[in-house]
Amino acid sequence: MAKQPSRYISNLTRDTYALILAGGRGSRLYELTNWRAKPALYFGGKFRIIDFPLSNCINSGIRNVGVVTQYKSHSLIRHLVRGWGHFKKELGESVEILPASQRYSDHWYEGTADAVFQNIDIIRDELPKFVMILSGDHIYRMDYGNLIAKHDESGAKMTVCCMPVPIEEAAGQFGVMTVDENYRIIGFEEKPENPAPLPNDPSMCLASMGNYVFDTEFLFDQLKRDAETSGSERDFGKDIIPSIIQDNAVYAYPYGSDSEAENYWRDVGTLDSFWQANMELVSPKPALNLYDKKWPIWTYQEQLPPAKFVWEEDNRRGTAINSVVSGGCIISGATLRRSICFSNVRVHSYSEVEDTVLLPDVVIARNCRIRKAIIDRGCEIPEGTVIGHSREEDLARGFRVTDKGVVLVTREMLGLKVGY
Ligand code: ADQ
Ligand code: ADP
Repeated sequence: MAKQPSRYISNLTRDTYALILAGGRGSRLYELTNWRAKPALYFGGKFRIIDFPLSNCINSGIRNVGVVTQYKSHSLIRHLVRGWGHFKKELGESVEILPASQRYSDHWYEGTADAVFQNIDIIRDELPKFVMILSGDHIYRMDYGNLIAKHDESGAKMTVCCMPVPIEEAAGQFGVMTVDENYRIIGFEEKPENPAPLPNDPSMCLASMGNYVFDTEFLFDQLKRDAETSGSERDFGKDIIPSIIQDNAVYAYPYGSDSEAENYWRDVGTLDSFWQANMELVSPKPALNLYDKKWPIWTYQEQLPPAKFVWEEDNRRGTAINSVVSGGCIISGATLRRSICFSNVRVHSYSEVEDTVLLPDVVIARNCRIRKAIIDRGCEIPEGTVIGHSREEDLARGFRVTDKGVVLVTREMLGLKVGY
């Protein structure tokens, strides 16, 4: 039977511990994740991916957060310490880093469920009524308060965030569920080749976003049971969800059902989707509003001078049109169109940059022509370089070019020292 709605959502968010899973390998981003975990990847001119779920937590009133790290975690941990280390436990708030440290067993985190299992005692210390488990891999805005209120009202033991996705996009990529008329989950398959279609639209299916809310004790019981189940891969999607839906109230929560502002969710797990999601931000009216003062995205930022555009006396105009330019950049006598400059970028005279993402500290020397590229942090592009105009030439120089023609350039590919 449905419970009475809680009077204040803040009672629920205050009683929730959020755990952000930030430890997976992001293999389809190739060299962009050679040195950094996917959640540490830059996004949108001044942020990193992890800033989005963390900001969603803070903006939703969830003030106790653990970030589970594992692979290539150095730049992620550095960012968390610098940008998110100022929370004060004595004021009831904390952002804690939970690296794999073999406290419960003699192995690192196996699947996602094991990453939570190995932190049970840390979560228990916080005495939360609910545990929210979030993927650290996605760009989106979401008020988790509505989700937790629905979880509480429905009497669910677990609630899974979901959204409709075209069948061909979901096949092999997402967990896919079927639900009854009350959104109770009655079937769940992890990354099926043939996803079950929605009853009212056979071209779509209901995909899991990898975000879950659990009643705390129920979660702990399931994690312990799973840890003793031989053959389990210790994964929420593969093992936990399919094994509990029959005998327990597990509900789906459709993303965006309580707020029109929740209309944007992107998986930036490939070079093409990373480039595309950044390019959406330079369009005149992007779906993701980074300028909403009521839903700020927090991050670590250096103290930097303002961006500068220099129009040289001999009519070399430093201009940027439909572009996003961060602090510390100087665009002198060069033209930028539909591009993103992260902090401290320099673009020198006579260069033309189009449809390109320039990560921090990039230097583009004079007379370069660059289009449809992602230039990794600290790359120095020599004078006269042409990128994105000939696939053969880009490949011959050791750059990576995707099927859709996005060119990735890293310091290693330019023969510069790595570990910038
Ligand atoms: P995937 O994203 O493919 O599917 P996974 O690779 O397990 O699942 O990653 C989930 C999250 O956990 C990511 O943020 C990742 O960084 C992190 N992670 C993975 N292994 C980890 C480990 N050992 N330690 C710490 N963190 C780890 C999941 C669900 C699907 C759902 C999609 C939505 O399993 O059902 O559809 O998310 O993207
Ligand atoms: P280019 O020759 O490619 O145009 P420069 O390195 O000569 O590039 O810089 C061009 C202009 O950028 C300078 O004339 C100056 O106006 C501005 N600039 C460069 N560095 C600085 C700086 N540290 N502070 C302020 N402005 C700068």
